[in-house]
Amino acid sequence: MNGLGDFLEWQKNLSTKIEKINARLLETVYCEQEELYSWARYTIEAGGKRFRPLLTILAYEIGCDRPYESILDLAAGYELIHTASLIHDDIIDNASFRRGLPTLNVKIGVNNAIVVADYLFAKAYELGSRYGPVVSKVMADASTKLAEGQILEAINLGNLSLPEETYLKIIENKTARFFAACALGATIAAGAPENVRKNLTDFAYNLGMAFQITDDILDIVGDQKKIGKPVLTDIRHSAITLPIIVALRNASSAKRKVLTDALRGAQDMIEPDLLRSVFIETNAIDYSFDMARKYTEKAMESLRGTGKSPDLNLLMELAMIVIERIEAMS
Ligand code: GRG
Repeated sequence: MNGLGDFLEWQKNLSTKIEKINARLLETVYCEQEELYSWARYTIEAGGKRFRPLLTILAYEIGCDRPYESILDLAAGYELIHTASLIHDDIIDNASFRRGLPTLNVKIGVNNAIVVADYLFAKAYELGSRYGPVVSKVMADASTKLAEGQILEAINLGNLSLPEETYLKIIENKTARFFAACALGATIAAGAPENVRKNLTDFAYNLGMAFQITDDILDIVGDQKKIGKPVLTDIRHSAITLPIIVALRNASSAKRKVLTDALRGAQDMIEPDLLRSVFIETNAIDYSFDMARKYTEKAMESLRGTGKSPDLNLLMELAMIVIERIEAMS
């Protein structure tokens, strides 16, 4: 296993599905207003891993025998909400790069970027509504939690005594519940039995927790070229993530000062390697990695009793890849 290679291999196995997701996304955002269409297309064609729609499709296939084409609208809907929330996030953070390309706020300005994200939200809910009120509510609740997570994070920016539980609440709302909603919406649409719904939803939730923790680790030790966005952005924005909480807790007073100065805005005057050394020496990376691994194990555990199928194997592989990407991308 070598992480990045495994991920590319995993994606290759799913390339037909990814192509269909991309086609559905483009069809969905088509409109007569040329600029709106081209800007929406820009964000979609910028790519992304398509984890959420793939999770939706695999959960659906595990939940019923019908062809996955019938869940493509829901899969695309989730990806559109995710993309719209990233546009808003980039506006909030004044970010310049995403998915290896200039962000929409840089390319077309903040005002237009807000409207493109609103447009994607509207299209997403229309797609979700095709599956009836129960699935629509699952989708809407996931967006509500996204907003809650974002605000909980925002009001705690620079809070050097942020408890680990609050961090976990933030990432639960920002990421894990959204992953869980993909699986829940898909298995409800599939008419899957209750135990399958629960197992897949638990799997997705735990995978989401592991995914966000690894994202926060990669923000510190990741290679900018490999992850397609700048690193050390959490420190730059004073966002307190798990590795930062642990480093603050364990650092000597001299090293703590390096980190607190950086969190208070002096980051550009501090050597990135010195900053990274604080995380390594305090075991903050190892601690966070262990936590991510525990969530991955819980995710795998959740799938026990769901039977055996090629799609289940793909989900198991995905869980492993989430953890292995740290090695591959740093
Ligand atoms: C949804 C109502 C509503 C408001 C939006 C701005 C905001 C509120 C939420 C943003 C939450 C946020 C930034 C979550 C980050 C989740 C995350 C792990 C993003 C990166 O996901 P990847 O790595 O991205 O799957 P790609 O580019 O591969 O799709």
